[in-house]
Amino acid sequence: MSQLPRKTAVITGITGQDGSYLAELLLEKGYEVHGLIRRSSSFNTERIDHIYEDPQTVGRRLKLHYVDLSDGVALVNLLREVQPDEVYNLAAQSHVRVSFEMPLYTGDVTGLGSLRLLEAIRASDVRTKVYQASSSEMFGATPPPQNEKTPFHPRSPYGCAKVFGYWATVNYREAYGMHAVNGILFNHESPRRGETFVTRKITRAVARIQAGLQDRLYLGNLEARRDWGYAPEYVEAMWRMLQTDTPDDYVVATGEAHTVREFCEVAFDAAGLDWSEYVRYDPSYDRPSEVDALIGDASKASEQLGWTPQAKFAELARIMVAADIEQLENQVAGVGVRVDR
Ligand code: NAP
Ligand code: G4F
Repeated sequence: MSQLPRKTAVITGITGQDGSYLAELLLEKGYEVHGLIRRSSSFNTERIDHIYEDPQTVGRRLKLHYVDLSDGVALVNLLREVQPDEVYNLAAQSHVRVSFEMPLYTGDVTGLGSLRLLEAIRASDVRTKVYQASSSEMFGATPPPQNEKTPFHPRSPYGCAKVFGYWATVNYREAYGMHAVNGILFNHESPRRGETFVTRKITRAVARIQAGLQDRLYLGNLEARRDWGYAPEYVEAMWRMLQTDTPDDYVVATGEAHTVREFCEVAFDAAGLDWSEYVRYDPSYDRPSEVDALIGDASKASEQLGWTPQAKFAELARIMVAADIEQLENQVAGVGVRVDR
């Protein structure tokens, strides 16, 4: 029986939450995976340490390259060398609050970075499919439910940058016939979520409060509503988007929204704690302009990609609390961090 040739994928942002889950998924599917990492003075590969292979490993299928999204020439050189079948653009300055403090940097990396990558694909003359990590933040002030036809009204420099990346992707599809797709993903979380996003900030605090290491949790707007899903399921949707014959854009969401306050209730309750005894308001976490409510309608992804969410709100919060409690116990015991984080 003849074997299909091995597929090759490039992932920008492989060290992030989604990049690490996507790398696992593609390796499981037999891909050769090239991850782009940026230079840091300290280790920034914790989320992929468990799948890392030394350069000396015979037949290794995960290869890392130093390429920053601000460096268009490095992108061209990398694409020429690797000749990927699929490119997943997940790299970004992805924190909305931070984007108000670093608007130009966010515009450069999160917005222009997407265009740099698309142009690098064109300049290197590589025939590849490309996935752009678009965001529900693009809908911003437009009331829910939001789907692929909902107008954008971004409320942050991050949202504006993502709108630029979205339209650059559509434009390269229309202008050059590139197989370029936008995944418009609503918030998705996991034990690997960055520690300064609200869900992880809460679940880490729950673990520390339960262990007697912290006595207060300071948060901003508790009334914001988000459609929170489980990240490992969302990277499956990204992959499915690149397996279609015709490029298109898809919303990925659970269709269910809850407030930050509700997340606090469920997360503290999972550890037998009453959230109202510990959570306090700090206005410094408020944003100059807020996105009040995001609720996605993912029926197109369900009908055309066969993708449906499984883990919902309460289960997600419990998964994250359990993982943070386990991680803290391991740290206290000197065992170190779980390898599958
Ligand atoms: P994340 O955990 O913040 O990961 C971002 C990744 O981008 C990290 O690997 C980071 O590297 C890398 N990066 C940042 N600046 C870079 C630069 N200048 N050059 C190269 N790499 C750079 O984000 P995520 O949650 O996995 O999200 C993945 C993508 O989906 C992002 O584009 C995000 O904006 C978008 N998105 C996320 C969600 C969500 O709810 N998670 C929803 C919609 C869209 P370091 O590890 O070195 O920092
Ligand atoms: O967890 P967040 O910081 O996520 P946000 O702003 O919704 O953005 C995330 O999801 C987007 C998809 O919609 C992604 F594109 C983006 O990259 C990122 O992954 O904040 C969620 C809500 C906000 O309304 C915020 O005001 O929680 C509120 N919040 C209240 N207190 C807080 C805090 N957010 C953070 N980060 N920290 C707080 O102390």
